Amino acid sequence: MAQLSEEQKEQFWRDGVLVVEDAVTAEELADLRRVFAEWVEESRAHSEDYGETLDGRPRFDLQPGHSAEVPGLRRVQSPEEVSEVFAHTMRNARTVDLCAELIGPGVRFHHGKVNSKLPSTATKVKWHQDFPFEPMTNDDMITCLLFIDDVTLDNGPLEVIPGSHKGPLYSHWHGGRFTGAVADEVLAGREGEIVKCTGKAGSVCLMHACLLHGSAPNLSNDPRTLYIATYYAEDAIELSPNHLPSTLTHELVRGEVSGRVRCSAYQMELPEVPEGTSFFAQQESAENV
Ligand SMILES: O=C(O)CCC(=O)C(=O)O
Repeated sequence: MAQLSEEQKEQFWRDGVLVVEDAVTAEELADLRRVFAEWVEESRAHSEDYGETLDGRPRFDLQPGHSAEVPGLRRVQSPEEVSEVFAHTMRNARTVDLCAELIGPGVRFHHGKVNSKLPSTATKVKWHQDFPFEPMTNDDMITCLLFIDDVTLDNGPLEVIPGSHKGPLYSHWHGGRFTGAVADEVLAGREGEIVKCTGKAGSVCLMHACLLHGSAPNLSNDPRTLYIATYYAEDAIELSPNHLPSTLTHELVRGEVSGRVRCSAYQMELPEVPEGTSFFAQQESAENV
């Protein structure tokens, strides 16, 4: 059964972004919310980033200022490795069928994470494109941002520049470091083009990996938590070390193995894997350049 109308597909390829409601079932959503709430409770007992991912970096990333009273759990890396609920969603949610209609039939998993902006925290995401973090032989790659909470204009929604996925791919290097953010000049004069992606919990924002995006701090008393899973066309091959490797990386989630590789023409600088817990620290380092 077709998941997306022709109009929705056209919108995705034209704008590089499409919000679709009911991307998970009510039960899947309730499970995701429950597991994340447990992680927030657990974070109250920690004063530093903790846990460990496949490449030895911490799994649970705390916003500076985090405390037992005001938890600032801003990122859980590769949640699918430590939660059956997240692994189930990564493999089975309707989101994956939507991706298969856009870039399939064969689709593989690239990486996953939870990004949360809890109330009274300063968590923000500087403007960037995802593809310069994760070069592949072709750019049929979609970042799926699943809304675990309602996303409103006040709680730090994803902000995008529609159409920016058509190019150029901007430098994310500044002062000799990969900062994971584009230069301020890239946004200069484009404020009028910015669109905020809002929607009710259970919706997914499908975003082309080359789209310019960022997000501001949460100014409300409600959390804004996203489960972000990135998928790519089965006939793409990774060209640099995965910045968030997990035991599930490259798993085929839809379709068959084709035994083929497809290349698109582009050029850009290679990225650097973050030395700190996640790209939040990488982006913050840009403030010191
Ligand atoms: O959390 C957000 O608002 C955006 C997330 C994002 O762009 C990322 O993690 O790469």
